[in-house]
Amino acid sequence: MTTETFQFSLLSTDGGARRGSITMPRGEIRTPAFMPVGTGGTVKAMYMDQVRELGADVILGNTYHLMLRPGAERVARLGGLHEFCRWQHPILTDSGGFQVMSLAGLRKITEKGVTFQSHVDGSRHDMSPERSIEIQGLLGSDIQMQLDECVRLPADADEIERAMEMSLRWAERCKAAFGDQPGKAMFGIVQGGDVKALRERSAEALSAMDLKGYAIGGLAVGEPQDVMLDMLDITAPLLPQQKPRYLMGVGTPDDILKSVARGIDMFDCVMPTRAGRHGLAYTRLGKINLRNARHAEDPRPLDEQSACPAARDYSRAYLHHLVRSNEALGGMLLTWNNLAYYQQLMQGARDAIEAGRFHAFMAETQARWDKGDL
Ligand code: PRF
Repeated sequence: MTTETFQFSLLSTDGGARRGSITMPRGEIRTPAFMPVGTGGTVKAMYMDQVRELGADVILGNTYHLMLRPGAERVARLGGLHEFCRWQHPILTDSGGFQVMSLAGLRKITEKGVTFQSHVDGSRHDMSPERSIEIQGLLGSDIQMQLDECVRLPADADEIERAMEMSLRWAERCKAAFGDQPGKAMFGIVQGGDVKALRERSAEALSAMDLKGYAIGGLAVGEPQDVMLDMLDITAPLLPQQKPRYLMGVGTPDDILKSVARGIDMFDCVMPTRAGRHGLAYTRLGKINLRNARHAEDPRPLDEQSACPAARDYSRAYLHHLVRSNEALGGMLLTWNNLAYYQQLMQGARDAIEAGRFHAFMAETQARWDKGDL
């Protein structure tokens, strides 16, 4: 289903868990949703048709990578990112600040924005909140993120507060730069580290800006899982009920289920794609490291009950061989398997919320992982 304007409908709830639907001109996003990461215009080792077939409604792109290579103006001249990478469904783009902090060389953050050196060729770049929104517009992004500053944990409360307050001012600037685009959205990002009062301040100030959606950033950056979950318990209830909530860069299948239980609607993470290229498979029965010698003569597939050919039709022995030989097909098959598992998990969560049995679904799913019956 598509609509002329960006809309979110809450279809049903089960405890804190929410089943919803975002509609916009390029299509529908069924929530809770997992967004495969397509950093530089590709979900690594996957064809876009495969990504779609697994059930992804939206993919993520990165302002930072695409502005450096091939360049936002070039993508715009070529018809925009959807056309360039052949993904005609919604695209959400991250704003760049987080990737600058994790990837760029020499960098400086001031009230004006960030200055950094490219990790590709060492060239110098400036990115203000306004330029981040301009780039996301040139790419043709459907859901754009405000520029923010994410502080790695552990950190001093003063530092967390300074970054959070500046992120609030940047949210106002991004909102003004984005203006009125009915078929698209710009999301604010809650910051505040692991400090309860700062999370509250950030969530309340952003809610008052009446944005079309809200992300929770600054988590899964070095803190234990229970701290992350405590922050979600504080933050989610302060965000508007009728707007989507996106937990950035999270996470493991277990993180995702526990966050869905706390009212999160959208997720993205490199884990299924990156781990796949490193020989790790996520399955219904837990995580399998195909590098391990114990798989060398195992004729069983990863999961004979899976609908994904990568999980069902290839022996663990063959996957082990591919991974050990650094064959490209090893990364391709494991990425395919992992994204299939993540999408299957989200479909399971959506069905369970609709049926009013999300907690039972979560308990059964976790029990299967824990049993480790591989
Ligand atoms: N901000 C932005 N992108 C992000 C994060 C953030 O805090 C995170 C933190 N987990 C991942 N990606 N803009």
